[in-house]
Amino acid sequence: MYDINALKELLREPKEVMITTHHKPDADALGSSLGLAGYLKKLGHRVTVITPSDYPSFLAWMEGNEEVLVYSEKNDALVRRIVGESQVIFCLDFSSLSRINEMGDYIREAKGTKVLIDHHLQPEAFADLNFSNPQAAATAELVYDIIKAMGDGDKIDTGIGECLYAGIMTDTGSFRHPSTSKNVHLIIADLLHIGVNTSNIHRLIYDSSSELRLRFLGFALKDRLVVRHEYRTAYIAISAEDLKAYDSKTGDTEGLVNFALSIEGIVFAAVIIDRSQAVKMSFRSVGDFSVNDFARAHFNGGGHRNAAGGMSIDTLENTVAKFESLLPQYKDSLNASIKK
Ligand SMILES: [Mn+2]
Repeated sequence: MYDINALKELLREPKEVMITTHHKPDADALGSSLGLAGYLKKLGHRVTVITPSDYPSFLAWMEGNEEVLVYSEKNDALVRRIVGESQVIFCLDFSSLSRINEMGDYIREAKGTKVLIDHHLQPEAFADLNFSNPQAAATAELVYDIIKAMGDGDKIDTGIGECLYAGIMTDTGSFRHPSTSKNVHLIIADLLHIGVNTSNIHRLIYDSSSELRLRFLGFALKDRLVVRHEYRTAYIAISAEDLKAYDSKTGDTEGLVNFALSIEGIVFAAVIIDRSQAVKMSFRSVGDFSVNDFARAHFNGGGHRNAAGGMSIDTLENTVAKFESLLPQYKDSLNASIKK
């Protein structure tokens, strides 16, 4: 399945390595990147982790966080230079270079060997070495499996293990989603064995809301939730003014879509947010209804069958109207999609 020998060969001598991940990194994006970085440093490589944007402060506890370079217009020249000089470029937890903004073009043109490690559907063919597996629950699961396959399981210490645990825990919805395989549980058993404090990581990520964030959640559920039972669909549309009124920070809207999906009988949920430059959308489903197909067909996005993202450059009102207008044509498949 994977060409692990080619990766071994590539990493035989210490090299200049960079790791990047998707825009607005979540726990899997950052955790898999920092977990891999910790491992590669142990092999003697010089590693730089660059994120295309900032990420939530509830991820800042991860080992190696202080060395992450966050791309901005101000450090554009520096990032360009690092991309250009890197001998190996790891791309983690995204399947298309369009997900990493300006950096996508720099990487496309870069001469370093590109390695993709990802679990999204339909990966773009830009990498020299491809470790793409849509069956995997998380990119962090793939990183763990790759380190093991390299024969280096003993190099996974608690610092690396905590990063990987965070990615797997969040991408499986705390081990609820159907992607939570036997392999996932075996990995977690091993991480517990080496001393990863799993309940502490859960607390750091999920029990770190500001008071305002919780009040924003209450507002969104009370005043912005729309339920269309005939289409087994629920969505929440948030305006730029709403975000401002609650001083919303990066990561504050994460998980909102799951509340919409938790309503009995609902199989399709969306959160639609006016982020000023664009309207960003987050889709979730249960059962066979593919939000990957839906997002690709209508909202310039994609992802997984049951979790995907999308965007629109139209206004929030028009985007919501378009979303609503699409539902009738999916009525049959939505009603056939079973909560497994
Ligand atoms: Mn992921």
